[in-house]
Amino acid sequence: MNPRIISIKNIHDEAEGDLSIFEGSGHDLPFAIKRIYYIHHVPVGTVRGGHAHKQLTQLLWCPYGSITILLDDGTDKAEVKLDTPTKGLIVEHAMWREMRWEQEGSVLCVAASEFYDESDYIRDYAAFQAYVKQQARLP
Ligand code: T46
Repeated sequence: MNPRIISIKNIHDEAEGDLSIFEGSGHDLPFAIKRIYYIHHVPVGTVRGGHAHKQLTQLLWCPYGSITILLDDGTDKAEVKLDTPTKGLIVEHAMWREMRWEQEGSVLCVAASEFYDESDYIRDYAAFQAYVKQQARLP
């Protein structure tokens, strides 16, 4: 598996610091952004996630700290460490994901292609494997 990592544009100023930016709708991301959320105040060592989505595509980035994203497409697995504010990871639908907090104060930000919809989640790993196999059989 080749995780889709993007380099977020960054404007650096020696005196004033950095400004990082991305745009949706085909500019920097291959989708329009319908929702932003962020996860914070998570104790170090916590693993969140443990689910996949049927439709949702998202960009994950970590503006502060260090968080490892574990990806599993039902066949292959990969790990991506988000530990710099300009590194983004696009997580497609039908991808099992877990997020491991590795540094105190780390923040995970997410830009999502869809509004929140609990029916889009697959929260059971066996159901995820069955879903991936079923999708592979579709014409
Ligand atoms: C994902 C990873 C990276 C809402 O009510 N609205 C929302 O937009 C979201 C994202 C969550 N929720 C509720 C659903 C649960 O009752 O917030 C609660 C915690 O959600 P969850 O346990 O799914 O959180 P994570 O950190 O395991 O997963 C989240 C996203 O849900 C998921 O789509 O890809 O971050």
